[in-house]
Amino acid sequence: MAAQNLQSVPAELTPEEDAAGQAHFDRIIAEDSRIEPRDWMPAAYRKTLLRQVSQHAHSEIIGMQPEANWISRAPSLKRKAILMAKVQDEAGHGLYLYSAAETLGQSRDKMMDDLIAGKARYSSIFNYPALTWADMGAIGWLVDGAAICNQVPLCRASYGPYGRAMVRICKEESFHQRQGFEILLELSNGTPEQKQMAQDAVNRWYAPALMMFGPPDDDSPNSKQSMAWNIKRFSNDELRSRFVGMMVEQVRVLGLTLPDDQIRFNEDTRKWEHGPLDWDEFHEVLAGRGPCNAQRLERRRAAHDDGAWVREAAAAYADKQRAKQSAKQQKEYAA
Ligand code: BYC
Repeated sequence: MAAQNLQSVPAELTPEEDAAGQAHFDRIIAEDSRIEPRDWMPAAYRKTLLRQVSQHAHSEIIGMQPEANWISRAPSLKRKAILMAKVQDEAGHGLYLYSAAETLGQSRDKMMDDLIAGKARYSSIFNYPALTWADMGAIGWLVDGAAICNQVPLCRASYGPYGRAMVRICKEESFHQRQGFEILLELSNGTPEQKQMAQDAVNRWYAPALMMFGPPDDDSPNSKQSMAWNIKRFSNDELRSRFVGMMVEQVRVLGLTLPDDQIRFNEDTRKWEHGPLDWDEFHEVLAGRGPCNAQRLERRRAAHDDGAWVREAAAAYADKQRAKQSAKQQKEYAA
């Protein structure tokens, strides 16, 4: 399957063919239509998409860890089943996204090698620890909430396979956010200790969730071009501001508070504003020095090594099937 996807790697083209390809690409972008894997695309467009889509896939896969750690400690059978389903969904999201990235000409093995070698990025948020059961609520509500806010516009991304993968992912993320909200609501309406545990989790996850949207616009080298190519539809700060507005409403229903006394709606700009974020911390996390970076990568490497026999068995089975198929075809030709 990977080999089939890799057919989209461009062959050498003449300057005339390149010019025609560029004109076609420009028209598609101007019409706000879709680029598909076999269409001509500028090398920089391919590169930026491969960067974003592969980082997104890695985030889904690494993002399974903080919640997977809590499956066995979830407080009831029902909670275990819900959490397990959610973590499996994240694995599925990773797989759709690796498939979308493969259509840009990169093999899944290479992407995985880059991740476990520590060369590839994944979302900063997954380098924070999940300390209590309430963190499962805060991750669902804030982290999946931020993910939805960021990803709904990506359903209209100009690259077809990415946009289509996002449609399905967003549907599942909505369920994830609701289950997180519901965990927090139940804790908030529980004993004073449970309510405090919920508040503490919201306090710890709020700022890292806001940083998921990426650096401020004036420090975001990729945004302008990605928006011109209709990959990103809104800037990092625009989406962050929308997210704050959504959370302000929902936190009231939860009976909790956001740990930010500078949140306000600016009537002039018609945008939500929030207090300062610690961007030094963000850059430390991106540089691999967050609280859980080493642990997350170590776990991913171990899982990759433990899964080697599954990959070998799957490859051996595929080889056998191919051999069977070609023997059958030869028989048919001979007959
Ligand atoms: N973390 O120019 P910028 C989930 C990097 S998983 C780490 O603004 P761009 C879930 C950025 O890559 C959902 N790195 O970049 C799963 C760039 O570095 P490089 C994850 C970050 O791409 C399990 C540099 O900073 N969502 O929902 O225009 C359980 C400059 O940034 C981050 C996605 O992946 C960050 N937070 O915009 C629960 C969404 N932010 O590559 C939940 C898809 C920035 O130049 N991605 N960087 O070395 C995007 O929408 C965009 O890539 C971003 C960044 C908004 C994240």
